[in-house]
Amino acid sequence: MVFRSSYPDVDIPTQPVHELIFRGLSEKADRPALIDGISGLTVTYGEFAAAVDRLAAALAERGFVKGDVIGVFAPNTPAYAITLHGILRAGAVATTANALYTAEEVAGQLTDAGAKALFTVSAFLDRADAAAKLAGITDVFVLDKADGHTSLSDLLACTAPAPSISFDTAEDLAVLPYSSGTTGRAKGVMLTHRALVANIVQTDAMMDTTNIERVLAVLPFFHIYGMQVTLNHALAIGATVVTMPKFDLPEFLRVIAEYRTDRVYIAPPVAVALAKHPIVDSYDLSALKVLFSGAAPLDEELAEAVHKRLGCKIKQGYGMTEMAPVSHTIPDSRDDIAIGTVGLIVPNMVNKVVDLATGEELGVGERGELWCKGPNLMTGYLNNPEATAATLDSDGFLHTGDVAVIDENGIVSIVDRVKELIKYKGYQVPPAELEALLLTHPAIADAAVIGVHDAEGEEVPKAFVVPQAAATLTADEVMTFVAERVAPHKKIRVVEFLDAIPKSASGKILRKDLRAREAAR
Ligand code: AYL
Repeated sequence: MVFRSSYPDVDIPTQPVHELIFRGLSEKADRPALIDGISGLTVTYGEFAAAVDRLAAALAERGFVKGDVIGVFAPNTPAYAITLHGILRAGAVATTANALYTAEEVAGQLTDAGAKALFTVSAFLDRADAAAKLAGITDVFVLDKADGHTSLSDLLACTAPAPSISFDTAEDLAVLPYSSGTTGRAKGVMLTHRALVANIVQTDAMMDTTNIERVLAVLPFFHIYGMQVTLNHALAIGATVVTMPKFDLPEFLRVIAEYRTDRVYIAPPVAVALAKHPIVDSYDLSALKVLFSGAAPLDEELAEAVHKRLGCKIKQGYGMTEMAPVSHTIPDSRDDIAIGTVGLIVPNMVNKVVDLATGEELGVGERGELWCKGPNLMTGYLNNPEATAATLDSDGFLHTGDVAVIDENGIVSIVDRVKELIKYKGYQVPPAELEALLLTHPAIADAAVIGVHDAEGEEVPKAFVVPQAAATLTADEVMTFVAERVAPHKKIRVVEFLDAIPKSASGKILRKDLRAREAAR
């Protein structure tokens, strides 16, 4: 059985995404597009569009051409948005790296993506320069100022004409974020302009956009949620995006109060702070109309507590980087849909729910793997046909690795995850990467990593470690070894020593046995 969106299909504009965000420019030119929530710096739509043109001109003048990949490694600021869309306007493809990554992690992404240049900020230069060197990149631009580096404002001074690039939006890649998908290491997710534009108009159909004037962008633009849902959608509807470089509760509350943001996108850990922290009561959050959570499961009771305390609507969406990213969302107008669900299928998408053991298509109320199809799907993983074939089937369905149930009203609940992926505070932690790292430790003979829930109910990476014979190894040593080599969200937070890792006859780690072992504790 195929489940269809209950919404009529929406038309997908054939413009590239950097044009969609400037639709209606003549009316919105003087309106603020971007405000730096920390410094207050404001960029109007007119200034933003001009800057995007200038950056594209500067990139073209420097020899960058259509299809070139350019890295962005920076925190959220108005300059990030200019850089991202300037890269796209030049016909290039942006690969966005996690701001917390180590130099080696950034280098790994830049190398895999074949990036030819990198945009960063002065505060990240230690890591950015090291990463660029490892990846053989010589052009490292800074969004602010740094000695010895060309700055964004130098590039914006370019007087050459903006390049005229013709786009085939269904073919041409716009962004290349990294995701591990259902298995293995992080891979480049090939998202075309059409996939990005599609998801903006698909989700727009489920929102009450007349109630959106100012959107808070605290979720990172390097992640598809921050990039598409917070930034690009808000721009496409002419709202003002107020940026924050990182999450800090008092600053977050101050910015909501000061800029009177009416829509705030979060991941579930922020809801915990909003429900529990005493300082929340000291701020005027009355402008807030919708608090929207995505990227990891939102606990229903927690959401109710936040709703009671703040009085705003709480909504939830679900999706994957590979779907640009939203496949399901609770519509703004549907206060009858339980907040513990992920709501309805977005327009232009169809779903299947498939039996985990038999692959049989299931029906209403039955639990199985969620498969999704629509115009917002990736075209595949970069240079990785095997991983692509394992995720996108020949009928065009993406196998999410998440377990769902769809009820008689078409309301979807995500009830489990069967893929390897671990989510720590909404960030991806690919176990395969940590397992490979653990195996480089001389005292470790074998290792497996799964997600477990800590005392607060937060999902955290746990390592099962088999020490080498005669080795003395402590849990702290294991955790420190990993912590010194990965971004903070990928840290191993629990260690258990085993005599052997359970494996299948073909040598694959039997994660379900490890999960069952956890469940039995
Ligand atoms: P990625 N409930 C449960 N699990 C979720 C949810 C949710 N609401 N959203 C995402 N996940 C998990 O690529 C799920 O396992 O996400 C999914 O396969 O970093 C995985 O996270 C995808 O991880 C929005 C706002 C989607 C944000 C997103 C996040 C998409 C990026 C829809 O409205």
